[in-house]
Parts: sequence; C-alpha cells; structure tokens
Amino acid sequence: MKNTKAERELALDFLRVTEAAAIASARTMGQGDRKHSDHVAVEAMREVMDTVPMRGRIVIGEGERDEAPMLYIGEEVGGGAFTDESRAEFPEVDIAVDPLEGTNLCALGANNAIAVLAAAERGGLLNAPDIYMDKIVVGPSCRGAVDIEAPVAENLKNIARRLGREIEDLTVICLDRPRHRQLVQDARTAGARIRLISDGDLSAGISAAVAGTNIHALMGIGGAPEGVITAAAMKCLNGEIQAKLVFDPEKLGVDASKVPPAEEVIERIKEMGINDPDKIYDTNDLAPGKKVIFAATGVTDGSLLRGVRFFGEGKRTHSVVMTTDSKSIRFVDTVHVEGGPDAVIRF
Ligand code: VTB
Repeated sequence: MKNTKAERELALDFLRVTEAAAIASARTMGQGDRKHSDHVAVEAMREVMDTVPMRGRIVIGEGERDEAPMLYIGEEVGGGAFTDESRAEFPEVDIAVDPLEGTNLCALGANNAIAVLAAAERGGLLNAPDIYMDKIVVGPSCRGAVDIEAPVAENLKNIARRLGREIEDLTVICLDRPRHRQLVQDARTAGARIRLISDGDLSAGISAAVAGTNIHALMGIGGAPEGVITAAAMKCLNGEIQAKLVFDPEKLGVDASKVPPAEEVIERIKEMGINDPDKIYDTNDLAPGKKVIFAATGVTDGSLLRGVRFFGEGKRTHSVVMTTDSKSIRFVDTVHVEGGPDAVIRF
C-alpha cells in the first residue's frame, strides 16, 4: 500500500465490506442454520470486496479453491468495475477474511458473532494453515509480561502485577472445550475469574486488548486463521498475541483418528513456508505487515460491538476499523437508510 491516504480510504472501503457481510448474516440470526448464515456472509463480502479499488489477494479465506467457490485462498479480489489500466495503479493487498466469525453464535442468536477482515501489503499476513493454534492475548499494559510456555499461574501473576490488581480481579476468557480442562483448572486454582465461551476466540482476543471490557486475557486453543486476524488487530491496538500451532491429538484432547496425522500436517505447513512446526509466534510473526488494516462489524450484540439492528426504514451497524499507520481506532455507527426522502434517522 502506497501511502497513508490510500490506506485510510481502503480502510473505509473495507468497512463497507464487513458491514455488508454482517447485515446479510444478521438477517439469518437464530434460524439455526450456520452454513446458510456463513454462505450469505461470504456472498455479501465477496460482492462488495470487488468494488474496492485494489489488487487484492485472499491469503486466509474460506478454504482451498476446490472446496470454496468464493473467497478461497489465492483468489484475486477487488477492482471489479475498473478498467485494466486504472487497476494497474491500485495497491496490492493481502487479505484475511472471516466473513462470519462465530457461525454457531449467529445461528443461535448468541452474543459476539462478527464479520471481520484484515489486510496488509503483500506478505504482511502469515498464510497460516487452517489448523489449531494455542494463543495467549493481552492488552497494551501487559505486553512483554506473558509467555505462552509459562505456567498459567505465572502469566496471571504477571498480568495482575502489570494491571496493579490481584489475580482475583482478573477475568480470563477461554473457549469452552474439553481440551482446556487443565488450563481452566489452573486458572481457577490461581484465583482468576473465568469466562467460558462456546465460540469466537477472535472477538474475545480483541476484547482482551481493549481496556474497559473487563476481560484481561484470552488463553487456549482455537483456529490458526483467527490467530492471524487477531494479530492484525493487536498491531493496531498495541496489544500482544503469542501463539503456537497445535496438531498433537493429545493436546487437542481428541482421538488421533479425528485429526490428520502429524507428519501430514508438518509436510503441509512446510509447503506453506513454515519450517519449524513448534515455532512460537509473536504479533509481528503473524502479521508482519507495516501497513495493516483491520475491520469488524458486529452481527449479534457483543462486548465490543453491537449487533445489526433492523428497522422499517433501514438498518444500523456498529463496527470498528483501525489501521497501523494512522494509529486511529474508529468505532463506526452507520445508519443504512432505505426508506426514501421521509425516512427518520434517530440518534
Ligand atoms: C475456533 C475458534 C473460532 O471456532 O476455530 C473454533 O478460533 C473451532 O474450534 O473462533 P472447535 O473445532 O474446537 O469447535 C470458533 O470458535 C468460531 O469460528
């Protein structure tokens, strides 16, 4: 991406993209059909993405080309309505999308489903495989105070010290999965409060980096693609993520038959340019970009963003859009007016 102005404009374009995906999926809220909710989010995101003046390339998306008709890894996006000549001038952008993060949450009408994407200059986002990733995410005051390999109690002690409070006053957020039994046990023993969530460790990680959400750390194993998008957000929020890929069935708490054999995964990630499968990633490893853009729109109500609200004459969305360059975090409340000249806009 060339300059700050272009980046700022792109950020607002990406806002339209996540807004469209959120609106489409929010319409299906509570229908109990997660695949359908995801599908409409993907379609809406893809459609608006194409109007963005960029030479975009999906690096984290809906899967490989043969299994994902849209927003597949490697798909070229953007610049649809422009001539080849003008397109040649557009910035080259790598994009990681999660059109509906928390498909189950949307299908059930539960909190914290979001439509989200991250973008950076070419090579600015790790092309992480769609496998599991162990993560620890904290906010700016706790940067450098945690170590993903350290015992839970030690990390909690260090977070508490940085925040000038007792461990008892911390809340850790964690996916509610059998694989986290020990983690939860350790956090309980150390005295922290715990919030177990059914899905959505990306929005949970972001909440951990924003003061006032009363969430102080995200810990545990979720998806690697979500980890990369979280890292993009951390770059903008001055937070920190540390992470490690996980494919050992024992650590995942599943039978070996449920996950691909380790040798196969190691081979696959090697092909993606990752030579050390045990590498510990920090924020910059996951999102090395110098110009990172992050945009998310609430689908259902959440701790950071409100969900989409529909009313007679339009709809209202609540988003966050941020960039590393201008270091601005915009919370955007958009009224999408459809009701014609007499439509009433409320504050
Ligand atoms: C993870 C997490 C996501 O799904 O990918 C999770 O990162 C899937 O984990 O935020 P399981 O296989 O244990 O269900 C989400 O929670 C939602 O997409």
